[in-house]
Amino acid sequence: MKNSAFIALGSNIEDRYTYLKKAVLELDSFDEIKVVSTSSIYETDPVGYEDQDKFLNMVIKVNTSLGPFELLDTCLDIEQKLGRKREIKWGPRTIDLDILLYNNENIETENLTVPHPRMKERAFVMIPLMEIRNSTLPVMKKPFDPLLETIANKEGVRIWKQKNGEDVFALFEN
Ligand code: A4P
Ligand code: MG
Repeated sequence: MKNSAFIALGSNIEDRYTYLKKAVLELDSFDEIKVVSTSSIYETDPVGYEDQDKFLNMVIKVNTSLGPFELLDTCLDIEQKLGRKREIKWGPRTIDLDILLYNNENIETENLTVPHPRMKERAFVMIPLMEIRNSTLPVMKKPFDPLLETIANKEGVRIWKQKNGEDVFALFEN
């Protein structure tokens, strides 16, 4: 599977944790997709439309033989299957699956924009993304990431379930 992609997951309708878990397992159940890394799960204050419940957010890395549009369709199918309804823009959702990055590609079409256009300003995306990106680098005494310094609302993003070790599914075992 020659391509790699980073996908952001978010849920703010109970049972949030189960929706995240099911989405990750559904993605991995495809022969064409392998989940290779998962961040911790974060609880985050809502951004954009603020009159809604707190989110659980995380980021995963997948290897895949699917092209970016096929990967998007797969994500939309899983959202559908997990009961996603689109009512309010940026409003409550059982599960949201956003493709953040696909290899080093820049894609700008009506249905798909990669890198995800709002990712860089969103602490609920960048903090978990940095966590898994950094875990693929040698351990440094002092992690240094200039981009993170510039992001607002970091205090609205708190660890909810810490990832320990390399097993990608350990987060979802009790
Ligand atoms: N689309 C285009 N590019 C992409 C991409 N890279 N990945 C299209 C996925 N989809 C992409 O998405 C609408 C359409 O975007 C899709 O059909 C696809 O063709 P959607 O999921 O229906 O709409 P949405 O999720 O409401 O919009 P979007 O743009 O994903 O919203 P955001 O920007 O992700 O904001 N606060 C916290 N704390 N945590 C959150 O997770 N999420 C949002 C949603 C707002 N506030 C939040 C959170
Ligand atoms: Mg979305």
